[in-house]
Amino acid sequence: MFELPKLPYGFDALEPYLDAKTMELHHGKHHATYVAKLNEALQQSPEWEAKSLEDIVKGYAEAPEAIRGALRNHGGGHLNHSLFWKSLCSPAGGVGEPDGKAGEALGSAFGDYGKFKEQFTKAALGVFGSGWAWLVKDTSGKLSVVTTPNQDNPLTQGLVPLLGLDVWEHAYYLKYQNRRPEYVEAWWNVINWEEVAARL
Ligand code: MN3
Repeated sequence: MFELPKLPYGFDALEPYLDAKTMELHHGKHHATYVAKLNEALQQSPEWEAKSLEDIVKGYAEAPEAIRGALRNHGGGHLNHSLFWKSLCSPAGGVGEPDGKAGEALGSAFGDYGKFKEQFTKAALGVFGSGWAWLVKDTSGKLSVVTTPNQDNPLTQGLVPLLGLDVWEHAYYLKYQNRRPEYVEAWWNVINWEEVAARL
């Protein structure tokens, strides 16, 4: 059985960029529901219940038809949100350009941090409806920006997610209403670049 991971900070830790009420609902209701529905689906298949979350997300297409959709949506939802919380930290830790390993990797892949930010923002704003924007690494170690619909995760395409941004309306509607660009701009202030570096 999977469990909802605790947030590594308080609900209000990312204020004013990500507000406490949104964090509380996003974690305690939306993420919790993905975990509950994933567990519910897995109870129908002991073979799939024994797998890791990553293996479920990579391999859901091979699952019995009755649970395939649930594994895709709720397995992806659980993994995506688990990554999302870990990739955030208080504004004091996230403001500005990443240095060290993450900064160097972004510089060599995209030219400079500004170009990466521009490309990622464009991708995040271009997601039609619900989905995610990602910084990913392929099997050769090359970095790129991709998007996925709904709760799909890049792992399903053989790409390793390094940083993901949830652009579902539930991630921002309370504070930003329909203004996704303001939410995306705010998010740049609360990225945990140490976590990104550790995933490189
Ligand atoms: Mn979400």
